[in-house]
This record gives sequence, C-alpha cells and structure tokens, in this order.
Amino acid sequence: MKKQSYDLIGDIHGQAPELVRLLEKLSYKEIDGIWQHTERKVIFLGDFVDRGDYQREVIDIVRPMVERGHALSVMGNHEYNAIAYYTQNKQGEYLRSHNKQHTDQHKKFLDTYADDLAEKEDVIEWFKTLPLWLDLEGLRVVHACWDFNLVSKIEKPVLTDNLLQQSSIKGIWQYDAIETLLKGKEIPLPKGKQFPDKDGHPRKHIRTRWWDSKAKTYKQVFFGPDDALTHIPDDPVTGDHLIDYSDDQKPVFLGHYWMEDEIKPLADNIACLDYSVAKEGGKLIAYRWDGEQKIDPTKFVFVDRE
Ligand SMILES: [Mn+2]
Repeated sequence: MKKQSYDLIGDIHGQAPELVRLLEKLSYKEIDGIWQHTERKVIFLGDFVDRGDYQREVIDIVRPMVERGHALSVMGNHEYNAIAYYTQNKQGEYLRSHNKQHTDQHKKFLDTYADDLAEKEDVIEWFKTLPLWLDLEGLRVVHACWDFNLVSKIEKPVLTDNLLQQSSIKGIWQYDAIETLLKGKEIPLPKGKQFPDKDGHPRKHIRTRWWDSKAKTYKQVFFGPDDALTHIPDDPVTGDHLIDYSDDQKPVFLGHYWMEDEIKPLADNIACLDYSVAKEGGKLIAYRWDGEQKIDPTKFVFVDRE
C-alpha cells in the first residue's frame, strides 16, 4: 500500500481567511462543507484559537476535517489553556486562574462563543480529544518539543482528566511534561536578568533551541525574536537546555515559536511551521510531506497574512 502523504499546517490562531487560501493553494476542495484532498491529509500543529478574529470559522473548518478523517491534529498550548481555563480542581478553583492576563489572552475566544455556551462547551470537549503528540509511520508531530523521556513517561498521548488535573500542579513532573511538550523547553536566565516578550510581559525564563548541542551561551541557546536578543546575556549557559533528537530520527514537525525570518528547517529533521500569521506581516505555512526523512526546504508552501 502506498504511504500516506501529509500536508502539515502551522498555528492558525483564528486566521480563517488565510487557512482557506492555504488549503486552496494545496489543492484541497470544499465538498459538502468539508475541505479534502483525494490523496492527501492535513496534520494541524494546534493553536487554532486566540488572537485572530475568525476563531469559530477556523474551528468550523478544521473540526469536520478531523472528524471525517481528512485531517489529524495535535493539541496546542492555546487549546490546553482553554481547557484549563474552564476546568476546576477538587477545591473548585480553575486550573488556569481567571486573572487579567489569562482573561485578556482568552478574550476573543470567550467573545466568539459568548452567546452559545453549549457550543463553547462542545468545542472545549473536542479540544480534549486532540492528542498531545503523533508518532506516525515516518514522522512525528508535537506542538513545541519532542522529548522521548516524557513521551514514554506519559505513555498514551491523551490528556486524561487525571493528567489535566496533575499538569496544573506546579512542582510535579506532569506539570513540567505538559509545559515542555506544548510550550517548549525553558531555562531560567541568570539572576537579575529578564527580557520583554512579544506582548511586553517581562520574562525571566527563555525558550531554548533544545535540539542544538552547539549552542553554548544564553544568547546562542535563546529561541525567540531577534529584537529580544540584546537583553540576553552571552554568558556560558548552565542547566539542562538540551533534549536529544539525533539526525537519524524521523522528522519532527513543530508549531508554537512565532518564527519571523526566512522559512527553513531548524535542523535536517526538525521544522517549525509557525510563522506568526496572527501578526501583521506573518505567514501561514504548510509543509508537503511525502515520506522523506530529511526535510526538503523546497517543500514549504505559504500564504501571507491579509
Ligand atoms: Mn501558537
């Protein structure tokens, strides 16, 4: 039997018009309300919601594709956050507190379903069905970071009610596991150092280039926007900033990282497909995968943000 070919699509963040244009560019057709291709399937990298103006429209495109077998998808940190925002622990507290920062981040999603709480609940239930990772024949997919130890520790890529509850308790491994898989590997900066993130919030931790064993200083290890680099010290890095992912492993596709520069793989077998479509000047990216172990830089396809 012929191997399944996939088109991997990065973080959409409520940008439905760009998603439609990208699906058209990839020769998918809308038949009876469901986008599909005769030979290929989509794999979404997660982060359907937050930021953009068309969150319901995005869900209304991707969910039927997944439910009818025309697409697969992993969970992004924004789906995870939405689930945690609506779920309480035994003490009746929300797993993701309803503070101003969280509520602001979530505002457009809240507004989208403000008049239809049943649908919102239904969408949240669907988010829970999204796997934390996919380990398929010939490729892997996770929102932010592939960590073999965590994958084998969690065993099944399912956000069970138990795992959901545990992953919101700081200090236990389940918390760190979800943080790493869905939000990336982070390390603290040296004492007293911080930098402003893209929303202007001060950050004392940096996301790391977790696969890059050549990176030796905080500056080299830092995985984020160039304009933040001036705040990052060039001192030798301490702590565990690396996760082994050798170049003979299956290719792994990530979203999450708000890339801005040239579209190219992070390593021969690692590619990030999040090119900030939620921002002015951003792009929505796909990669057309046909079984190759090494990522082919000519197989990225994109549409510009409108
Ligand atoms: Mn994202």
